[in-house]
Amino acid sequence: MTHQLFHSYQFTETERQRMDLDGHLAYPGLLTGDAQVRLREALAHIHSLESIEGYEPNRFAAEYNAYLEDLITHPQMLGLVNRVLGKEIRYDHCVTLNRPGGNGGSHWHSHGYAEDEPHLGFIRIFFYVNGFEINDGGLAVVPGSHLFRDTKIHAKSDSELELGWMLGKQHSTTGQPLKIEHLSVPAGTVILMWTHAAHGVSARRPDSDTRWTVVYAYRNPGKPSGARWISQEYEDQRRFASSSPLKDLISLY
Ligand SMILES: O=C(O)CCC(=O)C(=O)O
Ligand SMILES: [Fe+2]
Repeated sequence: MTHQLFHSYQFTETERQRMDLDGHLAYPGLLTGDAQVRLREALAHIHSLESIEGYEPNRFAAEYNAYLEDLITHPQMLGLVNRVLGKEIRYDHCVTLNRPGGNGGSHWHSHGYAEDEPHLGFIRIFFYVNGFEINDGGLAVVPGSHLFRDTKIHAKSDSELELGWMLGKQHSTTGQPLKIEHLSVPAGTVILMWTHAAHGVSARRPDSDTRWTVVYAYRNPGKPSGARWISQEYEDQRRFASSSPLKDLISLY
C-alpha cells in the first residue's frame, strides 16, 4: 500500500481564491511524519551526489532517487495537482533545494510559462521538510505579483525590488500597493505557488543546519516550457514503458 503523503487538507473555492489572489498558498505541517522521514533521506541522498563532476542530480532529482520519482505520481500528489490545475496536466520538473548553513539564498525572481495564455497554469509545489524562519533560508513573496505574468522579475534585495519592479504597482484585484511578505513555516509545510509569482530566499545562517527542500512543478500542456528538467533518455524510457505511471504525464504536450 502506498504511504500517506499528506495529512487531510482542503482545496475548496476559498483556498482557490486565496491562491489566485496571493499567488501562493501555504499548508503548514501538511506532510506526514512518515513522508518527512523518507523525504529527508531522499534529499540527503541527492545532496551526497552533488559533489560528482559533470552531473546535476539536484535538477533531475527524480531520475536519481526512486522515492522522489514515486512521489510524482503519488495519488495524493496527483489529487492536489488535479484540484489546482484540472485534469489535463504534465509533470515539468523535480528539483532539490537543499540549503546548508551559510547558503546564500536566492535573489528575487519569477519564472515563465504561457504568458499570453493565462488559462494555462503552471504550479510549483514546495516541500519544506524541516520548515524555515525569516532570515534563515526563508521564502519571501509579493502577493499579487503573479497576476502580471512577468517572467523577468529580478532584484538583488528587497529595496531594489521595492524601488524597481514594484514601484507604483498595485494588486490588480484589490487595488492595494504591492507588498513584500517574509514567510516562516514549520516542518512539513507544503507551499503551492503560481510560477509567475515574484519570490526570493534569504541566506541560511552559517550556524544553521541544512534546510531540506524539494520542488515539484506541474503545468497544463500547450506551450514550450523553459525549466523542464527532464533528460531525453528518461523521458523516452518512461514514455514508452507501458507500465510506467508517468507515461501520460511526461511529454511536453
Ligand atoms: O529555495 C527555495 O525556497 C525556492 C527556490 C526557487 O526559487 C524555486 O525553486 O523556484
Ligand atoms: Fe524560483
